Amino acid sequence: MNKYIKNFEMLKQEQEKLLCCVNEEILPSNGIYERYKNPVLTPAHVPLYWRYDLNTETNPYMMERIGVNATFNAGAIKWKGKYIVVVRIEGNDRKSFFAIAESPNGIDNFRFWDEPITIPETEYPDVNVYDMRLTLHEDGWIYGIFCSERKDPSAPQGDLSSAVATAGIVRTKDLKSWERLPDLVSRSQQRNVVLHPEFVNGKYALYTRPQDGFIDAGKGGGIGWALIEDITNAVIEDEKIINYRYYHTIKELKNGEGPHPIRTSKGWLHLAHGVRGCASGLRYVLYLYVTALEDPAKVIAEPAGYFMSPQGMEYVGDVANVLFSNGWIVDDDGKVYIYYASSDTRLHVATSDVNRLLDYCFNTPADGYRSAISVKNIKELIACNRRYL
Ligand code: M1P
Repeated sequence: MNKYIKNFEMLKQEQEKLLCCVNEEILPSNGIYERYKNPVLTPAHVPLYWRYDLNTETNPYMMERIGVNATFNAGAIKWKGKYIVVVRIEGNDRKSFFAIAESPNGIDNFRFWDEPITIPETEYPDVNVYDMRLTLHEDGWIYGIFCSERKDPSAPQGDLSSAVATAGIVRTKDLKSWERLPDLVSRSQQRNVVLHPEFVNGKYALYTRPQDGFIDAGKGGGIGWALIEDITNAVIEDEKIINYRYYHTIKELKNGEGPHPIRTSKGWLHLAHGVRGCASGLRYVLYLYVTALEDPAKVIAEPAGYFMSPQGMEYVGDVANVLFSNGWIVDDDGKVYIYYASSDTRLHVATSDVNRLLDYCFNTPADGYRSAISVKNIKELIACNRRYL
């Protein structure tokens, strides 16, 4: 066995060890959720036969031919008893694509299915696709809404960066063959578009994120809401903002819906991301809010600030200081698996349960928008706690 083949054998053994690695909860936690020691998916989890030519005649040095840069921003669904994530994989060539990985318990032993997903193109091909939100809709289909990115046709000559974000829509019954529907028609650019799982007034309902530019929300005021007559020809006629950006908060610059909300006895539980600017660039954190069961567009609870922010190694990666989530799974017993990515590089899981998350949403003080109110809230808590000290 030559040294190149030996090297490849070592890679195989290391990958098998990684795939079988047991994940451990990190304790103590803040009581709201528990993080885990290891990320659930990294580029090292991607099958070697997607990356290496295994034929020693055509690949005598056993070199990696097609590299993977990152595995992140995954949609999630429980399917046939397995925890499924539709992962955004970004290649060394900067192009993202989707692939499914499954785990028997939701926290470790994730393995990719045998091939990436083929997303059919429209007559106006996507240049890049990413961040799929999965919704098992009451119409019986599993929908995937993702960002389709294309070069801005109106960009001046020499501008090779301006892009246009549109919501691409696919649906499937088996997670294997995917039907492409026409892209969402909207007056503004759209990213972070999510399908609500139930009909509302007999219509499909979308959480949207209108934005003036590819990066800037501009006049786009926050997370939007739109009812759609026909999902096979989805057009936004009317859109209203339901969760606003706000000065000097964690969502001052941008926000976006994460996965579709979870139906609970007290309302629809939402996970979203908020973005603010700071000296080191943009800071992405996760936050929760609740909307009314009878009106999913009406916010009834929203704790101040973030629910999760980057910690330790999570700060480090291709786009530092970012937590992003577009997938969670709720089990029948109420346990919630939150799949979040750190710094656009790797995928993690955190677990909690519906009761704890509702308690957090309804009993954490709402934003007072001023330092004085924050101090007042702390003093009220201290006053109540005096008798326990
Ligand atoms: O780089 C951070 C995130 O930036 C974008 O999110 P948003 O549209 O809210 O700004 C997306 O490109 C997302 O994939 C990425 O994680």
